[in-house]
Amino acid sequence: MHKVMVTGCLGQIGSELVAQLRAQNGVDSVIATDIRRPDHNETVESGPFEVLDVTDYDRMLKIATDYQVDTLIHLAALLSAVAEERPQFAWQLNMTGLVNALEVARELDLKFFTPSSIGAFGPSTPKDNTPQDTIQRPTTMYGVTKVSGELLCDYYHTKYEVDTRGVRFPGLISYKTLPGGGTTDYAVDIYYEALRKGHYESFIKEGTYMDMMYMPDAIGAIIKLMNADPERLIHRNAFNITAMSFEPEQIKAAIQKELPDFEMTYAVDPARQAIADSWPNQIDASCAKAEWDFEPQYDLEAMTKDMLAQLKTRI
Ligand code: VAH
Repeated sequence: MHKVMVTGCLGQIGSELVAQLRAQNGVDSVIATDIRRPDHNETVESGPFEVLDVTDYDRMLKIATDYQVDTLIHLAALLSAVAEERPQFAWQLNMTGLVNALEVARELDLKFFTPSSIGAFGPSTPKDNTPQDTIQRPTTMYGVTKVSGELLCDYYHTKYEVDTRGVRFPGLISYKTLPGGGTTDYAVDIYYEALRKGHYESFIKEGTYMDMMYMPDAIGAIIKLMNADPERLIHRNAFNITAMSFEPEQIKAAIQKELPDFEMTYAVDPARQAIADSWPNQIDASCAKAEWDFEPQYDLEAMTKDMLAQLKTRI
């Protein structure tokens, strides 16, 4: 990955991935793109940036050609909760954007990464220790686009030898850029509210386990997978990865170790609870560990300490 084009660079993953790649390989090694050019944004001002609507193939091809990139990391997509509110638009954006990105990668012989999600699983998937290869019948539009995306990325690898790689991300927790419209966002919001108000009202009910990961581990996983020896890869799209699985009472307890007066109540959102209920409790990441040495560094306690320390300097 010498010259990387990133779509959705202003999002929760994109903003941190661009920063990390620019720090590692130089600011001009990353062409950051997103649908709008915001005022006063570090990602936009720290290196090359282009406005790109990922449904515009010609524009995407021109940017990748003009900058002579060798890798395309496609992140632009709607997340689960927003996608369930606007399913037809979600299909159109997530799938048209992905097909365009894969076509650009095929046309220019680029290495390719796009994330899938634990949302690619559904109610009939084994919920505990969910295998790498198993039933995938998601009941959300987000999940339908993620399963379709996994199949499409494998197809482009098999049919056109495009070097496509992906991971099924768990819920991602970070302090630099807020997530937009996800089901696991409660596990981000809780840290902000704990510091601002000492109280959080959870929209996900007690006892709802979901896989989660701290953003530094997510960014490290993308870079590690993209640099992995292709000869070792048995799977490609997309690898189960996770760092922890917890339910709301457990993240509450972890926060209370740092902020003893923190309290949490519940106001369950039926729409996002239904999405969470359709997902696994905890997935098996053994293939990622075996094929490209995936190894997360943060557990719930370490993540909580760092999240609160970092947010204290921002709030
Ligand atoms: C979402 N944060 O909630 C995303 C992610 C596994 C969850 O895909 O939609």
